[in-house]
Amino acid sequence: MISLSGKTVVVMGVANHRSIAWGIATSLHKAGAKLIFTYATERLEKNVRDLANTLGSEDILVLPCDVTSDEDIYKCFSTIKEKVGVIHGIAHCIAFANKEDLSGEFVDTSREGFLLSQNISAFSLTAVARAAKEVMVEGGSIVTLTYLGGERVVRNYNVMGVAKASLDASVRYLANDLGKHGIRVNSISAGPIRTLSAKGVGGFNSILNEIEEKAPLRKNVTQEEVGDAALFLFTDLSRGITGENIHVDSGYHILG
Ligand code: 0WD
Repeated sequence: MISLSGKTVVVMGVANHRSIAWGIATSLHKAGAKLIFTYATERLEKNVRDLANTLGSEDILVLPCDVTSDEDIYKCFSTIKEKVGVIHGIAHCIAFANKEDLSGEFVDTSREGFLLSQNISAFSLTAVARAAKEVMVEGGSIVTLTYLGGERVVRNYNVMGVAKASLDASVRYLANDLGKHGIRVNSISAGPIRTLSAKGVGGFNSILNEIEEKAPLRKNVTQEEVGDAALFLFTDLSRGITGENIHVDSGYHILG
């Protein structure tokens, strides 16, 4: 039986019940982990609090953390340190790009759109890891979510593909820096899942159809499947793994 009893994990990036972050939270909760949630804007606070309440534990911390703000990140992790003391994991499930940069040609990306997606979708992992390491004093695991569009060209993914490539490289550099503190850093490359963010990617339905037709497992993946792979990365079963990217995509990435 996989257990995370006695471990505390911060889940960042729940927007609603379809969020991959919520799939991860559900798997971690079933394994007995204590959870802390962060949300980006006040608009999402109620959603996240309502979802956290469905887990049936009374003392779940729900904190604001807009990752574009160093002050927010600092305040968030100071509050965690004060109220909880030690944490053992971070699930970083955060990305953003302007809708107009997720269709057409990558060559037309604006400087502003490029920097925005890099800031929220890639740099945020480093900013969060730096703050988190101060409270991960017993070691632990950081898991982020990436996509195949960072490894190869996926139509319309454009600026987000370049942000994911940057995120993927960040995973390797962070793994190298934080390993000496007993902190592992890995990513999961999820297959396409219908979420709020996915709606922004042009032609998303055709990507889902292609997976059903061609992926080795002939089906799309679910939040639960990604959640269970993340659970593995948060447990000691994965204690020898860092700087790695695990594809949870029905095997689609092996196709040429
Ligand atoms: O097909 C998919 N859905 C895939 C998603 C395939 C492979 C990877 N991913 C990745 C995404 O790129 C992202 O990194 O999974 C991660 C989670 O995305 P999701 O579950 O697909 O989407 P969603 O439920 O929309 O959650 C993303 C959240 C934001 O939601 P909204 O919808 O409000 O943009 O990222 C968070 C926010 O909660 N977020 C921020 N968090 C803190 N500060 C910020 C911010 N500035 N901006 C967005």
